Amino acid sequence: MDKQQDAGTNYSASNIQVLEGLEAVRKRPAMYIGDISEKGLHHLVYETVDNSIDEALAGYCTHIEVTVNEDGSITVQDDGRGIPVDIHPKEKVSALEVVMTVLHAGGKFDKGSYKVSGGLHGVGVSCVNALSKKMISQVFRDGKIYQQEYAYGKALYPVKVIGDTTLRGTRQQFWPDNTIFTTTTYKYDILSNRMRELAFLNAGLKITLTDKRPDEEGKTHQQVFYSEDGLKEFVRYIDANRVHLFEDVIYLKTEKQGIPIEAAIMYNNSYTDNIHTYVNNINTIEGGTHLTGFRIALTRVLKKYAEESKALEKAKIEISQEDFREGLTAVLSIKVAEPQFEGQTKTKLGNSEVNGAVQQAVGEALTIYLEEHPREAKMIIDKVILAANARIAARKASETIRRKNPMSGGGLPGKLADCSDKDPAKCEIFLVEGDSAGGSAKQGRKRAFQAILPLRGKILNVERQQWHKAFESDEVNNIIQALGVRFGVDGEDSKTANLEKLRYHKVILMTDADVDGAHIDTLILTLFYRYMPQLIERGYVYLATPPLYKCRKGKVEEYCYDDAEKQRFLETYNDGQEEGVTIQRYKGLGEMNPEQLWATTMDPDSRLLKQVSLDNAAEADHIFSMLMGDDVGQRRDFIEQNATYATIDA
Ligand code: 0RA
Repeated sequence: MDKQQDAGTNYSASNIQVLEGLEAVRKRPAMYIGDISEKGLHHLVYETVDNSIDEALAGYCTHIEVTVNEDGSITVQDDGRGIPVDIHPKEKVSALEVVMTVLHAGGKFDKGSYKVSGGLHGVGVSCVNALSKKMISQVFRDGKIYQQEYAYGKALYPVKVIGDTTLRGTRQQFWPDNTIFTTTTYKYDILSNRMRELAFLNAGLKITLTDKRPDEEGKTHQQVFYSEDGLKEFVRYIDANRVHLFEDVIYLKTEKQGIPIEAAIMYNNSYTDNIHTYVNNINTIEGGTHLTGFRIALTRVLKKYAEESKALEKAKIEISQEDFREGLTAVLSIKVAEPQFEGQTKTKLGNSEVNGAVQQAVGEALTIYLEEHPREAKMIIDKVILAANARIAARKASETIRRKNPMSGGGLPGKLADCSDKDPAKCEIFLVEGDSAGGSAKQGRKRAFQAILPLRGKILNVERQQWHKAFESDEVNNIIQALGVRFGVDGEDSKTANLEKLRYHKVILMTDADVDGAHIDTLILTLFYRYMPQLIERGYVYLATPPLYKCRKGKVEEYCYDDAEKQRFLETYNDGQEEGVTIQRYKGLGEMNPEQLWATTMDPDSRLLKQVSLDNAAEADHIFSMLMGDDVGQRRDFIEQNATYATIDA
C-alpha cells in the first residue's frame, strides 16, 4: 500500500509537469529512446519487456510472451502479479494510470523493491505509451481483467473491469506512432536476438517470441527461449563454432558487497579475447569498472598460479596482461542498483565500487577452479606462454607497419587514390571490390573528400590467423595504412588499435550485390571487428548499397535497390507487368560507368549507406566465429541466406 500512496503523491505534486513530461518525450523522442529509426522502434519492445523482467527478478514472473501482431503492433504479456490497479482515495487515479502516463514513474513507484532491469535509457513504459498512437494495458488480478486505453500517451478513460479471468499478469499492446518513427516495421531477427540474450541472462525465465505476420511463403514464426544454466549456456552458444582447449565452463554466481555477480569463462584455440559484459541486462560494450575488475583478477590469479608452478621460469619470457586473455571467451553479468553509465554511447560502467567486488568474486572462483583442475590449469598456462611468444613476433611485424605509417613519413599504399581534404571528420574512404570498379569509383568520386582503395579480390580471413600473421598480408596492411590506424603505440597492448590518426570518419565498403561481395564484406568486417572494434563502435563503418536494377518505361528511368522497389516501379508505371519495361539487372559495380556509380552509390545526396553497428556484440561474436571459422559449409549457407547483415547491420 505504501508504494501506491507514494505513487499517488508523486502524481498529485507534479500533475502539470506530468503532461509536459510526456509532451517532451514526443517533442524530443531521441533524447529518451536513443533515436527514431529502427533501433528506437525496437527499443520500445525492450522497454516494455524490461518491466516484466523486473517482475521476474522479483520472483513473481516465469513467462513473458512477446508477439508481433498481424497489424504490426506489439503485445507483451507476463504472468507476474499484475500492475496494481487500486485507485488512490484522494487522487482518484489508479496506480496503473500513473505507471502508464507519468514519466519515470516506474522507478519512483517501485522504490521499495529491487529494480535493476531497465533499458539503456531506462525511461519506463510511459515513454512507450507517449510514442504510440494507441496503447492498451490489461491487468489480470484477483479474478478480474482490468483495462485502460491510451492515445499518444493520454488515458482515454479510467481503469475499468472488462471481464473475469483465472490468469494473473500484465498485458501491454502498443501501436508505434508512424509520425515519430522513420519505420514502424519490426524485424523478427532483431527481436529474436535480444530475446535470446535476455533468456541467457535470466536463467529460468521463459520468453516466447511469436511473429503473426505471414512471410513471403505465408508462414508465421515462433521461438521459445529458455536457459536453465544461464551464462554457462550463453558462453557455449557464443563459442559454439570454436575449438576449445577443454570443455569445462569456469562458472561463478555470487554476491559481493551487495552486488550480484555472474560469470562464465571458456578457453578456445583462437587468438583474440571476447569478454561480453552486462550491467542490469544491458550490454556494456565500452566496458568499465566491472571489466577492469575481471581482467585484473584474471591476470593476478593466473600469474600467481604460473609463478608457483614455475612454468614461467622455464619459458623465460615476459608475460603481458593480454597474453592471459588470448583465446578467452567470457560473459560477465552484474546487477547494480544505481548504475552510472558513461562513455560515447553510454555503455561504460563508471561505478568505482564495482571493480573490487568483481575482482574478489572472479579471483576466488578462478583460484578454486585452478586448484581443483590441475590438468586444465596447465593447458591454460601453456597457452599463455604460446600467446606471449606470438605477441613478440607480432610486435616485430607491426613495427614494419609503423615504419610505413603515413604519420611517420612512410607514405600511403600505392593503390590508394587519396582525397585532398585532411580533416578526418569530412573525409570518407571507399574500399572497393576489384580494380575495374575501383577505376570507375576513382573517376566518379569527388576528389576533395572521397578516397578510393581498390581491393584485389578476397582479403585474408583474420579469424583463422594468428594475430601477427594478419600483418603479413598485403591487403590487410594496405587497409590499415590507408586508414592510419596504429597498433601497440606507446606501450599499450599491441593488440589495441589506436584511432588517434584515423584519416577518415566514414569507411565505406563497396562490393557487388552478390554472394562474393557479401563474403568480401564479411572478411573486412571480421578484420575490423577483431582488430579495431572501436571503428565499428564509434559508427565509422558503412556498407554502400549499389542498385540491383535500372528500370525504364518510356522516358521514366529509375534505379531500384531491391526487388520491392522494382515491383513498386512496375506497379506505378506499368500496372505491375514486366512486359514493356526495360529492366537492366546490375550484376556488379563494374557494369556501371563512373557517372552512374556516383549517382547511385557514392553521391551523399542520393546514396543509401547502411551503418554497421555492434548492437549485439555477443551475437556478432557467435556469427563471426561461425562464418569465419573452419566450417565452410555453414558459412556458405549463412551468406546465401543473408544477403543483408540482419543482425550485424543497424
Ligand atoms: C509493483 C508492484 C506490483 C506489481 C508490479 C509492480 C508489476 C509491474 C509490472 C510491469 C509489467 N509487468 C508487471 N508486473 C508487476 C504488485 C504489488 C502487489 O501485488 O502487492
